[in-house]
Amino acid sequence: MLTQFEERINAGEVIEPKDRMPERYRKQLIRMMSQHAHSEIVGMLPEGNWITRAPSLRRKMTLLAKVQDEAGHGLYIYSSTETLGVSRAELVDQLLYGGAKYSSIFNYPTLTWADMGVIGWFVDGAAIVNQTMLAKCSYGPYARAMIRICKEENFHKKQGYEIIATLSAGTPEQKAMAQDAVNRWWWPALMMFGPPDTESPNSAELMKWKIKLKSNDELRQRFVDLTVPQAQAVNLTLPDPDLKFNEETQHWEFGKINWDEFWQVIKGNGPMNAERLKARRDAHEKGAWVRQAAAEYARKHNPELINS
Ligand code: FAQ
Repeated sequence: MLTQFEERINAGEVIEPKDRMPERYRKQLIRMMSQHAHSEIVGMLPEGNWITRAPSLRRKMTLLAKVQDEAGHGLYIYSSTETLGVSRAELVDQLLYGGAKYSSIFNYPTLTWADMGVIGWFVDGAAIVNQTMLAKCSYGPYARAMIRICKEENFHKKQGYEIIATLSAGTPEQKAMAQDAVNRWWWPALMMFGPPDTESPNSAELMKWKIKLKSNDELRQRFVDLTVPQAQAVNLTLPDPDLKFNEETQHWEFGKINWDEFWQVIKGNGPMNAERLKARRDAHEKGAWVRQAAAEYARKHNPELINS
């Protein structure tokens, strides 16, 4: 027999923080939402690396604004996770010292300016495909955060694609730089959607509760279908000799993903895992005085806002 909670989920009702919910639902949301928030924060590092080296003032301003938006996304998602009874400090601690996961994609290095274009195009593009579905998920605070985030990610994707279109139409060296970035980021972008459905331990439960509305493989396929024509439009080649359009299914078929690489990266053995975590730990530790000063200021001027 269905529980009252399952009936609400099946009827498409939105669950709010003070509603009754099974402990597993709460735990799964904390796991997934906190990983997502961590990804937004760690995700600032690969692009932050290029702010001082952007090729013009316009590009610098846009990149700066984009990286700042990612910080905002992290904060919205940490705040929505806090509605489930866990504090942001605890979650940040899990990222910095507790081995919490964040997206595999941010463990690859950003070697050239073209990487800024490809990150906007592929990484924000993949995030939009994934998050447009999450914007309809059963947990209200997460779904609402996703609506705003997706709007901002659309700008990010456009700025990235415009960088790539410009480079691709530029000198032969610029075009080669764009192609090289596409070659390096394509497969890691496909891995962002998670393991194949047959090896995804969380999917069944998440789909039952309408946290996930589409599976990892369905979303990955949608991303490929959307991105192949975009690559063709800017005269770049996706690094997959097996890519071909299937007239019957109306989908682009693609080659085998290197899942060993994926599992290695999420276990902490990717090219940049150690450096990313060190950068976050250093920033957190060096920023301790700012948190302390802000807390002191608040204690003095807004004591009612301070719990302790
Ligand atoms: N990386 O059972 P499943 C962005 C883990 S935001 C690392 O399939 P699930 C914006 C998974 O956690 C990008 N770990 O898991 C931006 C699980 O481990 P656990 C982040 C991964 O939850 C742009 C295990 O593997 N977006 O890019 C990955 O059902 C530019 C088994 O996997 C989100 O987080 C991975 N790629 O599905 C920022 C969206 N895939 O916890 C800056 C929300 C899987 O059991 C610059 N999250 N794992 O130990 C989701 O949609 C889902 O959590 C999935 C994974 C689809 C990521």
